[in-house]
Amino acid sequence: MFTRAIVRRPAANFSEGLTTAGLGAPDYELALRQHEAYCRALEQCGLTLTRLPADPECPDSTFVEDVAVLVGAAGSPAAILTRPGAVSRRDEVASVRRALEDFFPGSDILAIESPGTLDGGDICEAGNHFFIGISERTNESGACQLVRFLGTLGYMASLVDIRSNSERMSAPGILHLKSALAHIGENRLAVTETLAGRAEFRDYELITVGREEEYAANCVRINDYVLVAAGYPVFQSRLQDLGYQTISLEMSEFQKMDGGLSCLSLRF
Ligand code: CIR
Repeated sequence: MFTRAIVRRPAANFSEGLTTAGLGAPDYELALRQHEAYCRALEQCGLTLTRLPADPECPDSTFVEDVAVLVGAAGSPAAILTRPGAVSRRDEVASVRRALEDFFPGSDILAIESPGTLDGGDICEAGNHFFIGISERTNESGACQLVRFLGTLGYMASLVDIRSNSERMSAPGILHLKSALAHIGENRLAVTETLAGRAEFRDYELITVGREEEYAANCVRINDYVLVAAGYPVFQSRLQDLGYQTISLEMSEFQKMDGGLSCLSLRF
């Protein structure tokens, strides 16, 4: 059960963040409206929000998920600050640390250290197990540090190599593991066709997201709801057929900056 989330308003220079999407520049006013709708959806799921102010020094800072990994929504909570793989995102960590200190005692805040790099978007919690993507942003050192932290907290973890030069990738690369994977509870994973064959996921029921709807795989289960990106009707119907209550959200302006639903909040 989640009770809280941290979000950050997009800055006016949000369009200066990193992107490979090739979908054009985002419309700032529309991004603000989409962000507000996202915040209202989190509240509908029962979460109390900490809203951080926009930070124009860090144009990607609305994607708060990447700078911390929060564990233990069910008990003994801990926060692990990341060391983002993109150097331009490293300054995002300090202010998120300050926000987390209101909720996590200092001793429960750990940190990934050099030479490790790790983005929260590569970390998928699936019950008592964590999948950790090895990507262009998360390296082995960062992943191994996280595995050690999670081990001391009583969690298991496994690594999933999603680098585009990995011999196991059969399709163009994705930015983060959670661009293609989400745990939606009930031992189920929403997963793109590209990743669906991976042995790492064999103990889960897989809800495969078709090639035309791949962006929809980045959905977020929060308490009684699943947040889904608008515009992916096949996947949304599948979730509803399985009995999930869905909340559909327009994400076009964040998609232009390589962002998805999960990366806009830290939930705990
Ligand atoms: C970046 O490239 O770092 C940002 N423009 C997008 C980060 C999206 N984060 C995520 O999917 N977890």
